[in-house]
Amino acid sequence: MQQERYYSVRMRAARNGTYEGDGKHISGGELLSTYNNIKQAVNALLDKALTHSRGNPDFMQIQFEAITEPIECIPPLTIKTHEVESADRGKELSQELLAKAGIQRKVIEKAYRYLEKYSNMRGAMLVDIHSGERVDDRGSKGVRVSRMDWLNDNFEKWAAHYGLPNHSRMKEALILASKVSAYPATVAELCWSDDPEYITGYVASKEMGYQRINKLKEYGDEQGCRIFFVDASREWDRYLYYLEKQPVFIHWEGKRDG
Ligand code: PML
Ligand code: MG
Ligand code: MG
Ligand code: MG
Repeated sequence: MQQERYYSVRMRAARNGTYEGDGKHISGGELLSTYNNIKQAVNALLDKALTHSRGNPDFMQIQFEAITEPIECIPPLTIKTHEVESADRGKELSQELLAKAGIQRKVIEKAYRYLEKYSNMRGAMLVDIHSGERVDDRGSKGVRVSRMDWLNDNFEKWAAHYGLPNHSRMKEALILASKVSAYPATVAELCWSDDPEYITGYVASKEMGYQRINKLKEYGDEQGCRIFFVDASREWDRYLYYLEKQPVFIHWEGKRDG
């Protein structure tokens, strides 16, 4: 797979948006594509943004660029789904899982409070596991994890093996979570969608895997969340380079226990 040249294809769409990146965030997307598939990739991203339940965008940017660095291949996280009866219970469970991943309670609570302060995030907030402070300086832009994908054939084999639906939203989230958690500075991730019609989210870490929670907010709620709990002080630049620039393919080897 690495012999072929790949292109990173990215989309971002907003309402009342501009090139500077203001306005209401509607949708973003990341793909890796061969040259022959670029038209299909652009169309997939266009469709994603034009039909989003956060509203119709009036600004959209789709760009592609050739990848010159070698593409790293990493396995998908293991996956488990928890069914809870309410969003409140879902939030409690997310905090229990974060604590299990080694995050102190006071840091978790502090991170949850940032969600009120930054309600229109496009990317992720990075929170230091020692101080609980937000440590990226990107404001509502956040850190956008980019240059990653999972070839469909391999994803479909994986999904069929685990009896999971061929679900593009879960696929995209699992690609991101698998890439992010593979870097040792990431201790854990907490995420749920800003899509008012989608209430499933997850807590992820390398050891715990991708722990889906079927209710993390109420229907109609447009407040999303993507927080990386990090221990990155000594290698900040390398870590940001990895998240934003390192090209990664998720690849499942088909192991019985993986
Ligand atoms: C998003 O859509 O922005 C995040 C979705 C997270 C949960 C995906 C899933 O596992 O169903
Ligand atoms: Mg969106
Ligand atoms: Mg989204
Ligand atoms: Mg990409």
